[in-house]
Amino acid sequence: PAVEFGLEAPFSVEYHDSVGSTNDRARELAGEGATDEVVLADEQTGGRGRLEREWTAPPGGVWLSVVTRPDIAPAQAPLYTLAISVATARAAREAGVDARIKWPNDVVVPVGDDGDYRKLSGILTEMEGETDRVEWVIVGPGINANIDADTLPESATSIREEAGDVDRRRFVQRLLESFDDHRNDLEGVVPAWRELALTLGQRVRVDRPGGEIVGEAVDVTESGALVIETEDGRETVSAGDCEHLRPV
Ligand code: BT5
Repeated sequence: PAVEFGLEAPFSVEYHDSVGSTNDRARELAGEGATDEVVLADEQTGGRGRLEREWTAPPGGVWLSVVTRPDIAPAQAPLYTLAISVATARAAREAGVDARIKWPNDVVVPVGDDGDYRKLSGILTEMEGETDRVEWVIVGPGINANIDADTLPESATSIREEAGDVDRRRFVQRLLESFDDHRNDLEGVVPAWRELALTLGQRVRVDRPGGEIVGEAVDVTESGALVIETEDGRETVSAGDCEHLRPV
């Protein structure tokens, strides 16, 4: 059973104590024509990552999905992923966490100086539409908020672990306000993203269907693809093609 969350944000929020996946519920709402609606849950029993991977989502987290119907081409949808990752990282930083962004879709906390990190948040973006215009875009960030890190996968961390528990209502409000600002200023998203990026300047290995690429991550394009300087010149990888990225 869903209840209104009663948040003063530019979105209406449907709250669930427990749900399969907030992205799945958001897809139902999108199919019914919803826009600017958020599905938020304390716990997910069937949380989804990218590429059919599982997402662990015990009680105490911030698991949410935002349904939007923007006037953009599908090629611009990755900017929505960058926008929600900037909003997530900013909200986490306000909660006292040293949050940075790992391309394409993770908010992480650096460990040491050699590029190592723990994952605080992942984002699942889904969309539907024609070649020239999207019908809807759903951005679904999952944030390990008030959760003991030892109940999470080994490489994960939580806000509780890094900085102590956060007021989740306030956190969600800040996150959604910040996302709203960025989606209304898509040209400003990449510059804001660069400031928080952990990946830029790193030597990385990207696994993708066409084979791996190794080199220095030097920039993101205006549509959010990663530019890598390899021994044979520059290569560009889109988020959709990235199976794994790791510092090497
Ligand atoms: C992601 O996938 O990072 C996207 C995760 C999106 C989750 C949110 S929660 C709200 C919304 N509703 C959903 O059903 N999903 C979204 P990917 O890049 O494929 O990373 C998945 C990998 O992260 C897994 O294979 C694990 O290794 C690891 N992982 C799983 N749960 C985690 C957690 N809670 N914290 C950190 N890492 C986790």
